[in-house]
Amino acid sequence: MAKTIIVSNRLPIRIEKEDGQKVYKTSEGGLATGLGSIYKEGNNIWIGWPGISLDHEEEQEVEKELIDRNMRPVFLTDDDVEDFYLGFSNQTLWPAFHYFIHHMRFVDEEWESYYNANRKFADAVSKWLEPDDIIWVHDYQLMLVPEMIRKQFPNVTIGFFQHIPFPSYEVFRMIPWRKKLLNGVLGADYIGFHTYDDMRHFLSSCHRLAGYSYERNQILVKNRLVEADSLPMGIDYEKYLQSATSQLAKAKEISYRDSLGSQELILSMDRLDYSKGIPGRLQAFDKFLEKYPEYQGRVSLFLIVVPSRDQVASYKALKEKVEFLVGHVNGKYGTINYVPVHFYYRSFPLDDLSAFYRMCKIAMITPKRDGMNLVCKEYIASRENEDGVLILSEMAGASKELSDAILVNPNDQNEMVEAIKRALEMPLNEQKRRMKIMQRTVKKYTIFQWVDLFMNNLKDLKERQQSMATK
Ligand code: GDG
Repeated sequence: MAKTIIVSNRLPIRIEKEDGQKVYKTSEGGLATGLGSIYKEGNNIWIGWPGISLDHEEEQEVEKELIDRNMRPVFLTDDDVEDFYLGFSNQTLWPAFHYFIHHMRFVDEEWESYYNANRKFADAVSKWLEPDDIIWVHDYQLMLVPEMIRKQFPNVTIGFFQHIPFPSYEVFRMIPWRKKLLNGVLGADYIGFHTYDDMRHFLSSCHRLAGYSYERNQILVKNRLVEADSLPMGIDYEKYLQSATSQLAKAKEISYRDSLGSQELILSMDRLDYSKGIPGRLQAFDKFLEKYPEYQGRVSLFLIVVPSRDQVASYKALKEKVEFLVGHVNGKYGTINYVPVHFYYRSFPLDDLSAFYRMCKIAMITPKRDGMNLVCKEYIASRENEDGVLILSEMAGASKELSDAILVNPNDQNEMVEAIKRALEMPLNEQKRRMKIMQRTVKKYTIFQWVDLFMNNLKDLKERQQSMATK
């Protein structure tokens, strides 16, 4: 029976070593949840890196163990991790695609490593591929994989989804290997982005840099019809609602509230990443307390930063900058019984996140650039009483769906200051009116719908390709 093969840089589990023993940890990420319904079914599989480098014997053991869980590992060496993952993926593509051009670097060895690592993933697909299988490749780390597979299997069905933004042609064209990257992705039949703008930027680059002409969202690649589309990703709404209404989350909220007192809380939660706009948010909060001193002692920023990529120099520098700003704001406005910024540099279990989503009247999600941003959708799903205010950056893909948030330009400090004031003073009936509309949207377009839609569109396109070929 034909199967679906999911391919992503990371598997939905990661292996860690505790006291020399291998331990399997499950990922609770949105993608793992959404695709769980696919890869765990029948003979479907998920191919990816288990997050650790192992010796040959251990690799064989892991491969056997993962087969029982419908997964197939791709093993990366320490050099691959350094050059392919931390290097080209995260220091060339990530900054370019998020418009941080001053963080971009172009290193030939890292490009070669990216190519070779993509080859490892493509080879793993070839190893397990059977006729009529459907392949779904995920994200910017694997842009060359679709073409690599296509060259070997010209008729196979391949989908590709890009989870981060696709930049304007003017930025994308700065990358020396731009044409190879585009042709890599164009090996897929159906190519998804979170927003219409990302899709449009991609098509424009295909035209201007690789010479393809397109009509609406369709491109002919060597007579093969390829379609790009915008398909915003959702969340498992019920999971977040249930968790936020659980006894455990409620009990945690009560106990945290006991210690915190009655001040209003503004939630800020992201991975440590310069694209997330964390320093700008802290600076806006600082300015807010300065401009509206009556709020000193009455409102605190609840700042959660989840460690990420901290071996990369720009991330280390960002961590120091955040720590400096937290210290600055707390030193400036703090009193014996008032902490302006509660700062946590770690990750938390879902029960805690749910308690935070419950107890913060405002969520301030102001990335400089974000493909989608799922945290804001989780916050919305968790607001059982339909109150609360979302301050959301225009530069997050989610802003296209959530126009009832207070939308801000994250580079406009004055606008962010006023947005905080407006959120704190928003009447309850207006909060509820806006929140209800946003809840309706987030509840309707869940991660499960997203997966179904992607798979159906991919299959539908394949059928159209086949009927074109027989005409
Ligand atoms: C990329 C794109 C796009 C965070 N802290 C904890 C925790 N989280 C969970 C959140 C959320 C996820 O991590 C973060 O997702 P985001 O979408 O906000 O951001 P990225 O990691 O940058 O993801 C992004 C996404 O891909 C999907 O396409 O939306 O634009 O950059 O689910 O809840 N989870 C737990 N503890 C934490 O401390 N359990």
